[in-house]
Amino acid sequence: MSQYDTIYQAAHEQLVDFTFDQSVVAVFPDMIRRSVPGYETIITLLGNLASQYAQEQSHIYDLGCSLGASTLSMNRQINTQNIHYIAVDNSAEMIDQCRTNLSTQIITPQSFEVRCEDILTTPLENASVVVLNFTLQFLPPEERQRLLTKIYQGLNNKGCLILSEKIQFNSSAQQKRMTQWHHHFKRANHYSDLEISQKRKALDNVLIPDSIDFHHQRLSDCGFHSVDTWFQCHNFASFIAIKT
Ligand code: GEK
Repeated sequence: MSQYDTIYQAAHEQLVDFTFDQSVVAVFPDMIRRSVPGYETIITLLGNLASQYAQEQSHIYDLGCSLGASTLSMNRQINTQNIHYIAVDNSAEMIDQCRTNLSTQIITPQSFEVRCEDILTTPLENASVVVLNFTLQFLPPEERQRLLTKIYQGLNNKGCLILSEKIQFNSSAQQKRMTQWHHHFKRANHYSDLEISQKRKALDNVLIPDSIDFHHQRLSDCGFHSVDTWFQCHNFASFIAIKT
C-alpha cells in the first residue's frame, strides 16, 4: 500500500533537485495520482492501446518503468502469446520495488525482465510496443531525438510507441491558464500552496517539457508516419506513434 506523500509539506531551507530516491518510492503511487491529472486513465488505456499492437514472439519495453504500473496494465490486457516484457529504470530503489511488484502481480506464462540502467543505453530490438510514460521529460533535451530514433529503429513494422509527457504551450496566456488549472487540481488533492511551490522549484532543472507541436514534429523526423495525440488533460498529454 502506497504511503501518503508529505515530502514537500514542511518548508525546506534548501531545496535540492528532485530525485527518484527511497523517500519518493515509498509515496510514488500516491504522488503521481494526486499530481498528474488523468494518470490512472492513461495507465488503463495504454494497456488497451498496446493490446492492439502487441505481436507474438516480440518484446515490449517500459522505459522509465518506476514501479511497473504500465507493464502491469499491458500484461493484464494483452492476450497475444509469447511476449517478453522488459522494464527499465535507472533508480535502483524504484527497480527493487518494481521487481517485487512484477514478480507478484504479472500474469504468467509471459516472461519479463527488470533492468536498472539508463534508457539511453538500453539496447532495443524486436519491439512491438515501447512505452515512455512520463519519462522522456526527465532526459536532457539534446538526447531525446537520439532515443526516439533508437526506438523507431528497434520497433517492428506495425509496432507503436506510446509517449506520455507534461507539455508546455507556446502562448504564455495559455501556459498560465493550464498551470492555474493544474495547481487547482493539486489543491483539490490536498497539496498546499507551499507543497506545490516547493515541488515546482525542485523539478525546475529536472523536468523540461516540450510542446505538442514539437513532439509531433520530432516523432515525424525520427521516421514515424502516423503520430496522434490520443489524450490530453490540462498540461499533460499522451501520443501514439506507429511504425508502418
Ligand atoms: C509510470 N512510467 O508509472 N533512464 C532510466 N530511467 C529514468 C531515466 C533514465 N535516463 N530518467 C528518469 N528515469 C512510470 C512513471 S516517472 C514519472 C515514470 C514521474 C525514471 C525515473 O527514475 C522515474 O522512475 C521515471 O523515469 C519517471 O507509468 O515521476 O513524473
